[in-house]
Amino acid sequence: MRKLFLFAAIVFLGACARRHPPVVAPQAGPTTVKPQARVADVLPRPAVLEPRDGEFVVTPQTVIAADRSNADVARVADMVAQYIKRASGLAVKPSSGAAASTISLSITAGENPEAYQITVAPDRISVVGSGPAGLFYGFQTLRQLMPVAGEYEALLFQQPRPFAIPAVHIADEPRFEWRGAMLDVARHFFSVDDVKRYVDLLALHKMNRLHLHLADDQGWRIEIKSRPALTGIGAATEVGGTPGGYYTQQQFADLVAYADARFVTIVPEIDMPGHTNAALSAYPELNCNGTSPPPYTGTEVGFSAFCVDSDATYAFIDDIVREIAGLVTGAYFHAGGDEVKTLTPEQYARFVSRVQTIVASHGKQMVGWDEIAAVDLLPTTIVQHWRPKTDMDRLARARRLILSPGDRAYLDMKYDDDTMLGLKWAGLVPLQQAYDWDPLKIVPGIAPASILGVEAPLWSETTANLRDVEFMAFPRLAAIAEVAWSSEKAHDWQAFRARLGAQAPRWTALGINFYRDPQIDWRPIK
Ligand code: TNX
Repeated sequence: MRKLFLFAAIVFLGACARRHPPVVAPQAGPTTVKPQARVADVLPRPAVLEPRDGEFVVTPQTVIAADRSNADVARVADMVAQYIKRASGLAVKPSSGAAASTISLSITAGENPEAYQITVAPDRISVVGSGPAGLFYGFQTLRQLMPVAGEYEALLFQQPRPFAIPAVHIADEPRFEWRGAMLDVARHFFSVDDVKRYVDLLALHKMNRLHLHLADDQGWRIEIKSRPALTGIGAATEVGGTPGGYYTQQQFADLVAYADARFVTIVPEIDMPGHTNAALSAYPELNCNGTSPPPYTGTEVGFSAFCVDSDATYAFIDDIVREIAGLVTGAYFHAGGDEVKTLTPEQYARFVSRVQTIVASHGKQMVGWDEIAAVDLLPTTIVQHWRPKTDMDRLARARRLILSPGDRAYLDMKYDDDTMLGLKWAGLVPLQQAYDWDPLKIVPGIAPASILGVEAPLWSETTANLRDVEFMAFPRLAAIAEVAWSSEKAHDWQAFRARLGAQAPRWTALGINFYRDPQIDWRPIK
C-alpha cells in the first residue's frame, strides 16, 4: 500500500514537472552571477550615491510590483522585465503586492519630473520617479547595475541564472533641462532605423533632445506635401554625390513617437535663409533671379540664400513650418540662420524677425544659431551658441540660450591630428576638452537662469554611415551627457575617466563603434 502511494506520488509529480518544466537554479547560490557593475560607475554621475551593505538577488521568485493601470509605470515595468529576461533568462512576474523579493516601480509627483530615487536592499529594490521621465531615468540607472548581457537581443540562455545587484541608495536629478544632440541628416542621409538607434543611445545617457538638421545645401530630407519637388530633386543626392533620401511624413511621425516613448524630444531644423541650395534647386521662385541652381554635393558653406525680399519666400516658409509643426510633439522649430554671406545685416534681420513670427503663428518656439542674437528676438526665441569666438556681449543678452561651443561640444571635430574622420575648423576636440567645461562660464555676464542647457552637434560632411557617427560621438557624447546632467560638484575628470572605462563592456554589448581613446583604461568585456 505504502509502495503504491509512493509510486502514485512519483507519477503525479512527474506529470506536474512535465506541465511546469523544472526551474533550474531557483535559489541564490553558487550559480548566481555576482554583480558586474560597481555602483560608482553609473554614468552620468548621480547627484547622491551611497553604497550600502549586501545585494539584491534576482531569482525566479522575484516579482515586479507596479501599478499597471498607469501606462507610464507599466511601460517601464515591461522594460525592466525584458531587460532581466535578456540578462539572465529569468521571467520575473508582475505582482500587485510585495513578496520576499520585490522590484517596486512607482511615480510620486515631485518638483522636477525628471528626478528619481533608487534604493536597492537585499529584499527589495524601489525605483520612484518624480514623474514619468524620472521613472524612465531610474530604469536607465538600474540598467547600468545589471549584467550587460541584457543589452544583447539574441543571447540565449541554456539555463536561467540568478544575478545580483549591489545595494545602494541613489537620489538624482538633472542639472539642465536641455540635454541634446544634433544629427545632420542633410549632408549624409541616415535611415529611420539609424536615427532610432541614436535615440536609444541618447536615452541611455539621460539625454532628452534630438535636433535633426533636415535641410541644407546638399539635401532636403523631409516630405512636404504642399511642396513635392523638395523631396524630388531636393533629396536626390548627398555629399560626394551618392544617393540621398528623405523621411515621409508618416516615417517622421513614427520617429517622433519612438523618441517620445524614450523622453527624447525631436527638434526639427530647416536651415534658412542660407544653407538652402537643395530648396533653391527644387523651386525657382525662391531664387531672386528666378532660376534654380543645380543640386550641390560639395562641402563649401555660405553661398546660397533665399530671396529674402520676395513674398514667395515667406509663403514657402509658412507651408514648411505649418507641415513640420504638425508632425512634432515638442515645442520647438529650429530655423537655422547661420553662415549667410550673401545678405546685408538689414536683410538678415528682417528675415529672422519675419520667420520667428511665422514660427510663433504655428505654435512653436523658434531656435536659431547664434547669428540671430544680432536681431531683436521674441522672449520665447532660443539662441544656440556655436562659434567659440563670437560677440559675447550680444549672447549675454539672450533670454534663452543653448550651449554648443564648437571647441567643446562639436562631435564632428577630430579627436587628434590622426583622426581620419571629422573637421578641425574649431580646433581638435580631445575627450578631456569635451568634458572639462562649465556651461555657466562660457558666456560672461549671462544670467544662469537664461541657460537652458547643452547640445552636442554632429555635422555629417565626413560621416557617411552610422558606424562613422558612433566613432565620432563615442565617447565624447558621454562626456557632454555628464556636463548636461551632473552637478558642478560632481564634475571630476579623473573620476569620469574611471567611470567611462567601465562602460566598455556595455558599449561593446550594444555594438557601439566607439573610439578607444588612449587616455581611458577600457574595461574588458567578460
Ligand atoms: C558650421 S555649426 C556649420 C555647419 C557645418 C559645420 C561643420 C553651424 C551652425 N554651421 O554648416 O556643417 O560647421 O562643423
